[in-house]
Amino acid sequence: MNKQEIWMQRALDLSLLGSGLVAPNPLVGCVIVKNDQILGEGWHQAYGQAHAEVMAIRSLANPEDSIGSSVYVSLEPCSHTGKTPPCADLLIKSQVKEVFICNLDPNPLVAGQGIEKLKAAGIQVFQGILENKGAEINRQFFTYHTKKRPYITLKWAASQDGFIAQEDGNPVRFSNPQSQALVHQMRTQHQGILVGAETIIQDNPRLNARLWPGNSPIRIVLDPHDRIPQNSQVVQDGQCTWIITKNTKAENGPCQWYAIGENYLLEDIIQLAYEKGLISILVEGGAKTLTAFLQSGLFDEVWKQEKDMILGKGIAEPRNSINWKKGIQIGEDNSWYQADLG
Ligand code: AOF
Ligand code: ZN
Repeated sequence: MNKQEIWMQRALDLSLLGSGLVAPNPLVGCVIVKNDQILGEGWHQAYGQAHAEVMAIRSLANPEDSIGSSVYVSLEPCSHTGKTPPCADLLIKSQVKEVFICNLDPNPLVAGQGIEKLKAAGIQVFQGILENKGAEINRQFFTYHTKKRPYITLKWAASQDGFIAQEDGNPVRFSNPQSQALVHQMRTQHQGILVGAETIIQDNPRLNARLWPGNSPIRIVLDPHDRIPQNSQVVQDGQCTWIITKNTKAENGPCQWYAIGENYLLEDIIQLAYEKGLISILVEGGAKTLTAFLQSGLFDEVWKQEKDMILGKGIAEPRNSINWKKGIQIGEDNSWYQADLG
């Protein structure tokens, strides 16, 4: 790595500290360097709060340290007034000498205008440092803005012989404490969590993030035939749930029933989530829902948690010609596999 890459790597590492806390905003980190020394650093810590550049400038021991400095920021500084004022203006006011940027901001409110502002003020701007790493870190944010849909992760748990539940649909405990924590971490890293009605009926899950610090996702339940019981935890626990039906429109506290019509398509559900501003959705089951996503091609990442056990019979996992990458051992009896999507 050259020096620019080392400072940018630091900005990317800092950005990850906002994981599970900033969506629908991107993960952003910022480092202020002078004479080959880091004088300030910061990251976007929570949705609605100060941006990375503001945190970095605030962290300087002496505010004048910004004058003539080199700023490394993992996303193009914003040029708009959103929940916070434009970062490009702050960098100009702080009289920085040059700004190194990892990725452009695809948000139409920014999209190149941050860079233009900096250049117009005589600041040198360099873009594309560790671009691929940044694109990976903010894959959800970039997918949302470029593909105009949420980023979709599919995840299921199965026995070694490929069953995800007992024959009668009753759940099987596949997780161990470590893999459960990992599931909850994944939940904090998605803005929505989606399941079919059958999962609610059989498991009555809470689908929140209890075992990892971070935001819980909005529960999205596909319930075209209005089958989920009113006393389900996702309806009763006071947290936000969207129930997607054909014809029922209703509201009960943080629970919202959406009617998408007789012609009930996954694409319409995804469009609704896009319009509501969700940048990512974790699809956690069951077999029918996961199969529908796999068949529609609507997914970006696929994970399987496999427990060292043979069930012999049960409800089969989604059958698709998936090429799994080598599994990672999680705890005593779980292996996690990610699909190789090329
Ligand atoms: C930056 N630095 O740390 C972040 C940026 O509503 P706001 O004011 O928080 O603005 C959110 C938008 O700002 C977000 O969609 C993205 O375009 C940009 N995020 N920009 O300069 C940051 N988080
Ligand atoms: Zn900003």
